[in-house]
Amino acid sequence: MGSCSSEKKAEQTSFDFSPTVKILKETPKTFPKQEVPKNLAIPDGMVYVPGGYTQIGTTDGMDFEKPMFWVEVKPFFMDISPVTVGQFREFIKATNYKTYAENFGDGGFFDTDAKGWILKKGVNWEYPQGKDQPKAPDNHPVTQVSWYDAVAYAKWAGKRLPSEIEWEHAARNAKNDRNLYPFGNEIIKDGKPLANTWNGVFPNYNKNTDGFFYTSPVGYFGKTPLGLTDMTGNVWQWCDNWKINYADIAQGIMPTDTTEKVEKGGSFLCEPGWCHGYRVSGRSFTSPETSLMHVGFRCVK
Ligand SMILES: [Ca+2]
Repeated sequence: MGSCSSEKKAEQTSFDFSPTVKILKETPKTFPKQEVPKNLAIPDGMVYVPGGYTQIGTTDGMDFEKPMFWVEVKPFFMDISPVTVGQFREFIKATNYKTYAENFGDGGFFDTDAKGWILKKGVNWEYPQGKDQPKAPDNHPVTQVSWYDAVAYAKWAGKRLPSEIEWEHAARNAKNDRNLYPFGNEIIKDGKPLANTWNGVFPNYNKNTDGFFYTSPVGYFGKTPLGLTDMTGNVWQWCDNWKINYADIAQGIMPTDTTEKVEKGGSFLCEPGWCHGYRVSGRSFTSPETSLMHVGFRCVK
């Protein structure tokens, strides 16, 4: 931490995951029973995520999803859904906050014709694809928000961003489910897609069988066993912590690189042959000042 600028230092607490997460050196011998405390007041729009042990990562994913390591996570509340455009508007109204994309005058837009990312002028949380395209519907997840914008919203809401470990613990239903997705290993049930992803070969063609070329309304594809929506696809979700190397973490080495923040959940641009990023163990990394059309966030407390 000592070598960092004072500006970054303020945001650097997440290298140490305590007090909410403890990295374990050994496999836990006993597993606690999951119980919701009696008379627990669950905040509106949130679910209770029991504490417990979870093994983070996978053996058969991307290199940066390995090796697996055990953690102990304290209970927390998590937003049922990613923060919506409508919710973000309330924040803007109340605070006159200007997002990074608004200050920069542009944001990341995936141009499907050119098959690549471009910086597009005029994109922002209200017009995530630009002013020449329709406004984002209020019930869709907000996008074109930087990590700093997400943190500003969370503070205003009296919440915080989850660490990627808390996010994955929740996606594993707080009991270390080892399925690819929070709801099982299949993304299609009875012919119906269970998430908003890219249906085809990225970036060449999208058959759009799930009905959404871009974002979808939050909750459209149902809930996980824990009661969360949009943990698979739709939009990547900013996490609190900087990118960590799992091999380092497993050996108890704390990272020092403050280049990129982690995102979880995958998006409408992900497909199995490319990144399959919407698996529970999927991760993505982006510099915190960047705003993108497929990245949003949800909060915890
Ligand atoms: Ca889709």
